[in-house]
Amino acid sequence: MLYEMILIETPAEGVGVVRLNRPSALNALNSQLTGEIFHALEAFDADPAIGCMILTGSDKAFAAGADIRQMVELTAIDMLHDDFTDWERLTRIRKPVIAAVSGWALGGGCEMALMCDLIVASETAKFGQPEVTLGIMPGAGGTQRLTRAVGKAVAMEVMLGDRKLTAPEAAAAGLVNRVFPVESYFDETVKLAAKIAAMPRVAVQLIKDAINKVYETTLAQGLDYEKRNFYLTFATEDKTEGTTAFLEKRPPQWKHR
Ligand code: CO8
Repeated sequence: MLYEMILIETPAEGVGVVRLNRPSALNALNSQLTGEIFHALEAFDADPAIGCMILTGSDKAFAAGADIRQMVELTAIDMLHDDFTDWERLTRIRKPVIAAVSGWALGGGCEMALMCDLIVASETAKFGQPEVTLGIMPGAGGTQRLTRAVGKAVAMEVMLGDRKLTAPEAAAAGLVNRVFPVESYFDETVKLAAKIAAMPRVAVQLIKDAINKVYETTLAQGLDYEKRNFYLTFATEDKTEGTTAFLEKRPPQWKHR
């Protein structure tokens, strides 16, 4: 697939970057852009050389939301049939995805960051769900994922009152992992991604899978699910290597199987 609205980068071993590149519209997410994002992430997911992905935009905007110019023409029936609404593809990526967010992360942009596994922000990042100001509401997980991330009180204010969360506020509320100056947030994200990519990948994938199950299960079901993934790690060559290397006091050589 020839990409027109994203850039692909591999800045460190095992790290794949998908960079939104539609500066004229602050990376507003139209069907073409979202299609390219999901296609590129799925390609990295299938690439054995990649262990962790970064989804990012520009210093000015991660993404200012779904494309209002495209939405103005869409009917409810278009939304029902169109690929435009299949954003859950991002949550089906098996390897970890880190959102590196600077500037605006609004509406669908904020929701896309929320679908990632970790969020690293620059000090200029602003998170918001301003859909109500357009007469609509979040439709890609905002009411559910933002509420789980920051709690009901803050979520209500963000979604009903168009409150924008600054990076420090988002970090304090539990939405963001780490905040760095705008000059260094991307490099810091690459370092974090490289560290994760260097871990044994079967275990990484099973951990991500089990953590995300927390939203869909009771505690008992979740514990049962965790145990099955845990047992599965005992079927890997990396389990033998990791435990043996520890006892032999040497660094492990992962095979990722
Ligand atoms: N859609 C389309 N174009 C946009 C968008 C957008 N979301 N945001 C910015 N742009 C365009 C502007 O129209 C402008 O283009 P032009 O120069 O041709 O007029 C250009 O980007 C620059 O924008 P501004 O001049 O407005 O820049 P400012 O720095 O003055 O303001 C803001 C920046 C505050 C980010 C402002 O642009 C803004 O408020 N944007 C809209 C934010 C918004 O409302 N986002 C929510 C959209 S709705 C949504 O995301 C629903 C998601 C549901 C997904 C469901 C899928 C299943």
